Amino acid sequence: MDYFLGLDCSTQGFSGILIDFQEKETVFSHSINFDISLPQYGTQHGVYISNDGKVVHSNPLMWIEALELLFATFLQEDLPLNEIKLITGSGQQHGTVYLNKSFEPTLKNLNKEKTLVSQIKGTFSRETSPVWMDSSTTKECEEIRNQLGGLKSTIQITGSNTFERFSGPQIRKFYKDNYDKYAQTSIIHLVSSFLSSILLGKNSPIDHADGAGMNLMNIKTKEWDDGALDSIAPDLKKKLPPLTSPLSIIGKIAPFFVDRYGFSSETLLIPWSGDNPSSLIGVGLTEKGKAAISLGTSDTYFTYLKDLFVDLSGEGHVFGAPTGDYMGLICYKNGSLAREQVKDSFNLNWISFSNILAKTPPGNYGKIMLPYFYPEIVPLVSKPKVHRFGFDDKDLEGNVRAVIEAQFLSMKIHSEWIQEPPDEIYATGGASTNVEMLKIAANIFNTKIRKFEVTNSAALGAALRSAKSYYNSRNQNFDWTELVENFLNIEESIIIHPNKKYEILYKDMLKIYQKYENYILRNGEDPELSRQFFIKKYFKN
Ligand code: XUL
Repeated sequence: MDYFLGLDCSTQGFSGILIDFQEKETVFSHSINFDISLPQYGTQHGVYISNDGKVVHSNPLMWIEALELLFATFLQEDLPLNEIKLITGSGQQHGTVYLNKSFEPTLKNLNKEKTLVSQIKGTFSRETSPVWMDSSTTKECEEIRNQLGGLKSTIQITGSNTFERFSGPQIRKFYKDNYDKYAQTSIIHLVSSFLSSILLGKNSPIDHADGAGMNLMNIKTKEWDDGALDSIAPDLKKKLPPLTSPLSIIGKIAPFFVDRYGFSSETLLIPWSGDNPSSLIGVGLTEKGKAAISLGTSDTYFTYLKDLFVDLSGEGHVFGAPTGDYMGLICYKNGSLAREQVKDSFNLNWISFSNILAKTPPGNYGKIMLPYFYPEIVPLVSKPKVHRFGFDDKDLEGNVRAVIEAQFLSMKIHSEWIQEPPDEIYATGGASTNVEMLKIAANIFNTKIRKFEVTNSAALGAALRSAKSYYNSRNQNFDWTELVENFLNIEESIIIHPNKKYEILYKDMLKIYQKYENYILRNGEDPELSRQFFIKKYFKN
């Protein structure tokens, strides 16, 4: 039997999916929620947020303890761990972990009688890790961008503009603010390569897919870019692991896991990747013409790109894809936490929230929200503030519909650089189970949306990447599409079609929404008259 394990360390939890390749089925799937299962770390939604909302960190020890909890569950369930051929995982992107010189020796000498947490505890040169929600490096972004020759050149070199959450600006801030600790740092890992190192029992490389989210990798050559490294901090190259291609086998699982949990000592490993690149595989985006929306703590919109092609406007990113090609992506911070704020402020549950979406009309009587509950990435908003036009924060139905319409209107507007409009969009992530939300997305994008049974596409993607690499190494080359389709249960997926009746309404609303962004963020003209015209056209007959 060939089993493959896919893990995922996301913002709010840690998951694992075990697949049986011959039977083409998921044998076991389990998630651990950080706040609930590991309350001793005191996180909220998996993170620590500063009062001004800008500094957002998490705790790398908590991630390791979650891994131990997950493996303990595997033991309780009596899973065939010794038959797993290859393991990999994915992590929330961009987050950095700072380790001192005792990290690798500790990993090489792990004692099976002790927990991982107790042994790894003393190996950090920075106790907490800045994660993708952090937006405290505005100054560093500017410094790096200038050093790299401005916006266009930064994008052409690294695949993205400098972004506050990206690893490069974060490392620069650490170097500037905590020089001594920077000097004590022997290696800086991404969330992905940190956890990959734990399983490997020594420092793991970073894969090209996740490496692209650092502003440090040359997006064309897929090597560390010397100019970019110099713009961050001295001696940085010595503190980074090497880069490698996503499916390359990096070694076998460390003896600790063989002795403590019963994995086979022959279990192979490939580097962990970012959650979005892994989801690209988990939803089956291995060909052109389709896109995916992932509705989780972050909302992302992404597509597979056969060829490198960047967004010179600076809002989007190009990352590597596990296939060895590229992916285009935009990311929102106001994803599930913004939806939750609206839900909680009216004491709703998700069912009552959906019922309101079902009974309120497309266009929301012209009530428009710019939903910056948190600082936003796209468009760039540093100070959180929710703007409402035509209603206030007491209007229950108005707020519920407005936040969802705003999220998809913004996504439609800001994803247009990526490619021709897709002919189908795949939905994944926790909130993709909400059909009423997906109906709104289908109408705004004017595109059918396919919803799969599996919502944790990052973990599934990791299991599928494992299988692909394993069979490649044995010269059994499965086609990506064939491999993925076996596990996605396409026949059981649900398709949500756009209602053509609302095509023009949402085209009009998109223009007005764009004007509001312009009005609030770039001192553009007040679009109130257009909004009134919209209300008259659609709601006053
Ligand atoms: C993508 C991004 C987020 C994180 C969260 O660029 O920042 O989607 O990967 O999981």
